[in-house]
This record gives sequence, C-alpha cells and structure tokens, in this order.
Amino acid sequence: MKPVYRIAVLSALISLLVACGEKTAENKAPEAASPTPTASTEAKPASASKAADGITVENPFARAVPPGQPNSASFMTLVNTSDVDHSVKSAASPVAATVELHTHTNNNGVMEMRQVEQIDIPAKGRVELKPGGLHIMLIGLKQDMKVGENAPITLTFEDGSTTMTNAPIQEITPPAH
Ligand SMILES: [Cu+2]
Repeated sequence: MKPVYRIAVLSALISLLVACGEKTAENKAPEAASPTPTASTEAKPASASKAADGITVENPFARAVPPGQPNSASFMTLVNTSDVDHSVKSAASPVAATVELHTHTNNNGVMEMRQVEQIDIPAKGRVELKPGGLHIMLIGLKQDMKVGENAPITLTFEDGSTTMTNAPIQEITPPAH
C-alpha cells in the first residue's frame, strides 16, 4: 500500500513541479511537513555553489629564502564575496614536503608560531595572511625559493573545493617587533 502511495505522490509532485512549484509543499505535507516551503528551494543554490567560487585570492606572495633553508611561508588576502561563511581547511604546494596553516601569537613579548585547524573567512569578509600573522607554512622545501619565481599554492576549503594561486617569491624583511 505504501509504495503505491509514494509513487502516486511522486508523480503528483513531478507534475505539480512543472505546473506550479508552490503546490508541492501541500502534497508533501502528509509525509514530511515543511513549515517554510521556500526554504528548501532557496537552500539548494547556496549549498550547490562551491566555496572556491565565493573566495577570491588577492596579492599572493611567498618569502624568498637563501638556498639550504628548510622552510618558507606564503601570504595572501582571502576575500569572501559570498553570503556564506567559508574556511580554508588545508593548503598544498609542490615546493614543500609539508604545508600547514599557521598563525603567530605574542606570548609575553615572544612571537610564537603555531598551527591552526582552519582559517575562517566570514561572509562578505576578508582575511589577510601576512608576515607576523596568519600564514601558509612551507615546510621541507624541495626547491630554492628565488625572487622572480612563483610558488604554486592550492587551498582546500571546507566543502573540498580548491583554488590554486601562483605566489610570486619576494624578499620579505622580518616584521618589526
Ligand atoms: Cu609558520
């Protein structure tokens, strides 16, 4: 009995969807009450759009280091043009064996670096990764970080979508303290 009922409802839904989207909510009511019929239809485009599509990378750069140095870092400004909060969950680069998301904290006047789980970029907001603050740590360099070359950086967001950016390698003086 129930399968037949479901099929009947389904076909009714399909025909109503084509004819008039609003009436589907009434038909659905016996099975799953939906208090706000428009909510489900509006939620779809938001969840369907990828985080990477809402994030723009501005002014990427990476720190040049003398040959033999094991580590470097990359910086950039992340701009969230979407209406949804997003976050960077991880980063990767062919120039380093390990890439981590880091921040600096001032611990009684001593700047300490530590790994963070993610970098949040609020809806319509922007986050600046910069020397002395948030950065993408390049650990175990596989190549020299020479001025004039680029370090490709791939960011992975909370939904698994990715953005690749080429960070020009620049001479960066340590931040004043
Ligand atoms: Cu670091």
